[in-house]
Amino acid sequence: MLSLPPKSVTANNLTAYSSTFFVLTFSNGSPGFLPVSFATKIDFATATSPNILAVRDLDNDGTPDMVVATNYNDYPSGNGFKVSVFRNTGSPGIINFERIDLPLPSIASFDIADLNGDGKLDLVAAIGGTVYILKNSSSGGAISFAQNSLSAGPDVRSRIAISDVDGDGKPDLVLSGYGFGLTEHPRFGVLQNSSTPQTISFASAKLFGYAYGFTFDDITMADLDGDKRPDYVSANSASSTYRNISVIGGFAFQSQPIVGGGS
Ligand SMILES: [Ca+2]
Ligand SMILES: [Ca+2]
Ligand SMILES: [Ca+2]
Repeated sequence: MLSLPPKSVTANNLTAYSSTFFVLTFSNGSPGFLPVSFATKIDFATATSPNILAVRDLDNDGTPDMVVATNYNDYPSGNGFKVSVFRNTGSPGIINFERIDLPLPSIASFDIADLNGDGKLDLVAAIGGTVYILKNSSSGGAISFAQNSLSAGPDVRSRIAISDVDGDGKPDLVLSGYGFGLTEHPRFGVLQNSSTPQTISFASAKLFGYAYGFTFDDITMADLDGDKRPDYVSANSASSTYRNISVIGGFAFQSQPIVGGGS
């Protein structure tokens, strides 16, 4: 069984997401996957110690591309701290990719979504207090991005998730933090998408949550209670899940987490 991200539909520069995941079931009968179900593995060179991966169709040619990031400092080779796009150049029966390194520094996290509703998937990367916005400008089989950045707070050791938190059709940025300032408790921030089809932009972060002295580690947004609003889910050693009670144009989360964390 393969689970893919929620399906989305974009029209008039607005995007709607399914509230459940798209699931493929292996249909080759019993007994399912066996070693002979796969051909010999094929390796593609990345920067040293890749640790973040996403697979999406970035150039809209119908075949999935890969984004691979490493935040490993491979000193002195200089082969660490890279974010690379692997453009799918395969054909039926042949798997192949062309690697393109993006001009980004070390990042903590990235996510992919169509932020301005132009039908092209954009990329957002984050580290520290900086969020890098990469607007997809690909055309004609070449993958390219126009890059800018925004400050999301003084101390955002960021995990990032893109999700339409308020249901207005524009996917918003959700960032985890380890305190949005020296006197703040660890929180997560939600940045309202104010993009136009031409320009990607976000309002400043609105802060929620409280991690009881622990950082929020990896995060995701998923509609856990079936009310069509994606809820905030994180893994850490204290508290982890906050129920989304937003309305269009107004972000809100229940003040108490609904799932306790580990220890
Ligand atoms: Ca776009
Ligand atoms: Ca939104
Ligand atoms: Ca929900």
